[in-house]
Amino acid sequence: MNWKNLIISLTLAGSLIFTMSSCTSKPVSSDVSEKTIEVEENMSKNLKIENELSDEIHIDQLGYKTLAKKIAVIKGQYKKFQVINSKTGVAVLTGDLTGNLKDESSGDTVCYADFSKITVPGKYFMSISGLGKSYDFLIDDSVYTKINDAMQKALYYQRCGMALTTEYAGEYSHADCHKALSKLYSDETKKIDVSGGWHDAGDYGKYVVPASVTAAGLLLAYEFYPQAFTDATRIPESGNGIPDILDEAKYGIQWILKMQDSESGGVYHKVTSRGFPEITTMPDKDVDDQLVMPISTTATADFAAVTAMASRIYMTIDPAFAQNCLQASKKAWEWLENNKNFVEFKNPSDVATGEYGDSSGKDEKAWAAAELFRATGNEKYNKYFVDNYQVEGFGLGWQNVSGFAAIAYLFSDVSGTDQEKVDEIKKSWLAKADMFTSTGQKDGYLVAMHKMEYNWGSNMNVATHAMHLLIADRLKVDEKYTQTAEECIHYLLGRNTLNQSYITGFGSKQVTKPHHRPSAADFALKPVPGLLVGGPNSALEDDVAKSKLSGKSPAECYIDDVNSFSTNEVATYWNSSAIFILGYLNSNK
Ligand code: G3I
Ligand code: 9MR
Ligand code: ZN
Repeated sequence: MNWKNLIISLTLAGSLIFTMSSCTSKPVSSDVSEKTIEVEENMSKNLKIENELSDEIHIDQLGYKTLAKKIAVIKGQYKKFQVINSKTGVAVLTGDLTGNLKDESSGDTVCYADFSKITVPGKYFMSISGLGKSYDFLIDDSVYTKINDAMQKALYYQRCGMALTTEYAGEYSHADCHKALSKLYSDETKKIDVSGGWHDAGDYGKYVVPASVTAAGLLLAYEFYPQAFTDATRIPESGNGIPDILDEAKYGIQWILKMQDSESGGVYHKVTSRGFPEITTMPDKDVDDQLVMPISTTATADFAAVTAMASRIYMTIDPAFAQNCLQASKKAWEWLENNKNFVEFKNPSDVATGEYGDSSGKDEKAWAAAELFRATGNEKYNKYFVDNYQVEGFGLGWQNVSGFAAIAYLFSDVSGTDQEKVDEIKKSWLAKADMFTSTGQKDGYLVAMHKMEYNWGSNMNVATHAMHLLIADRLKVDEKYTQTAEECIHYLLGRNTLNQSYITGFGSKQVTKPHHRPSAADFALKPVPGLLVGGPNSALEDDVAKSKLSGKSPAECYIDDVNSFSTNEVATYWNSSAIFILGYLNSNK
C-alpha cells in the first residue's frame, strides 16, 4: 500500500491519541473501555459514500470480533473501498480492493476488501464508490454471544413431550405434544413410552441416529469450550447451577435412553407417524399414531456412543444420570456383540418419514467402542477400536460418524490407548485440516467447501468442516486452522453469493419461511429464532427447488420458500454443529 492513514482516536474523556498505521501494519489495538471514536484523514475525501444497498458486497451480517481478520467479498472488479462508521457517517478506513478470482461454486468473479485493522467497537458499513453500500455490521467482541444463546435455545423450542410455556417460549409457546404411548411397528398391540426428546427438524419425527449426533455435538461443544456456555439462556433449567447446554443435551439423551429395548439392549431406529403431518400442524395438534420402528445397528451403536460419552461428562455433575447412561451403553454394546451382522433400517412401504439409512455400521460401532473405552478403560473396547477403526472421511454428521470416533480416541487419556493408532489418526486428521484450509483459500467466498459438497444440509458440511479445523487446532496449534473455521461462520452469516444469513432471526437478510412446522403454523410473524437451515442443495430434491433453481450454480441452489424442504428445512444436528463453532468464538480465545 502506498499511503498512510492517519487515525486520530479521540477518547470520550477528551484526550487525544494519535496512532500511525499503514496497511501492512498489525491491527491497531484499542482500549474498548475508553470508547474511542475514530476519524480518518486520507484520500477517502475524494470517494463518494454510497447510500444504496448493493447485493454484491458480501459481509458477515452480524459482524466481526475486534481483533479478527475482517474480509468482505465483492462481486465484480472495483478499485477502492471505504468503511464508514454508521453513527457518525465518517469514513474510518479507505483501502484497495485486491484479488480477482473466479469462484467455482457460485460462478462469481470476486475481489476482496480487508478491513482487519479496524479494531474499535462500533457499527459500520462498507461503501464502494460506483457500486453501493453493504448492510450494517458490528465490530465487537460480543458479536456472537446472542446467537450462541439463541442456537441453544432453539433446541428447547424443538422439545417434544412438554408444554412450551409463555414464560420461556413467548409467542412460540404451545401445549405439550406426542405424550401418548407409541405402538411397536412390529406388534401394534405393544405400546411403550417414548415421550420426550427433540422434534428432529421441520417435522415431528424422533430419530435416534441424528438425535445422538445432536447430543454429541452439544457435549463436545461444552467439553472443548466450557467458558462459552452459561446457565442463563432462559430455558426452564436456567439457574440450576448446570450450564444450559448440558441440561439441553440431557433432555435429548433421556429420550434416547427410552428408545432401548430393555430385554435385548438393541435400540429402536425411530418413532414417527406413518407420514408427515401437514406443514401447518402445530406439535400439540399432531395426533396421528406414533410408531416405534425396528432396532437397527446404526441406532444401537450411536446410542452406545453417546450414552458412554454422557457417562463421562455428567460423572460429577449428575452422577445418577451418568451411571444410568453407562449401564445402558454397555447393554447396547452387548446387543452389537450378539448381532454381528449389519441390521439395516429401511422404511417399510407404508412409512414415509425420514429414513436416516446407512449401508454400513462400521463407523458407528467404532465410535461406540472408542467412547466405551474412554469411559471405562476396558481393553475389550480398545481392541475393537484398534482392530476395526478405519479413517473414513472423519464425518461429523448423521451418516458418517467416524470423526466422532476419532475425537473420542484422540482425546482419551485412559491408559492402554494405542499410541500408534493415535498418531496415525492425528496425522490424517491434520492432513484433512490442511486440505480444508487450502480449499478455503481457493474458494471465492473463503469457505472450505468444494462445489460438489452443496447437497442436502450443505450448511452442516460448512459447520462440520469448521469443527474439524477447530479440533485440528487443538492437536497442533495453527492460526490457519482457526482462521479457516472463522471464514466458515462468516459464510453462514451472510458472506455468501446470495447474501443470505442462514440462521433464523439473525443477520440483515434473514430466512423468513423455513420448512419448519411450528414456524409455519403458529401466529408469530417471525420464524422460531436460532435455527440453521439446510442451505444450498444442487441436487434439487423438492418441487420448488426443481422449478425455481434449475440451471443455478451449486452455491445458489437455495430458496427461502416454506415448501423447499431440501434447501430450507432446519434440523437439530445442523444447529449443534454450528453451536460448536460458536463455542469457539465465545470462549475468549
Ligand atoms: O451422499 C450423497 C453424495 O454422495 C452425492 O454426491 C450427493 C448428491 O447430492 O448426495 C448425497 O446424498 C444425499 C444425502 O442426504 C447426504 O447426506 C442425498 O442426495 C439426500 O437425499 C440426503 O438427504 C437427507 C434427507 O433427509 C433425505 O433423506 C439429508 O441428509 C437428511 O438430513 C434429511 O433429513 C431429514 C429427515 O429425513 C426427516 N426430517 C427432516 C430432516 C432434515 O431435512
Ligand atoms: O416435511 C417433510 C420434511 O420434514 C422432510 O425432510 C422431507 C423429506 O423427507 O419431506 C417433507 O415432507 C414432504 C414429503 O416428503 C412430500 N410431500 C410434501 C411434504 C412436505 O409438506
Ligand atoms: Zn412432540
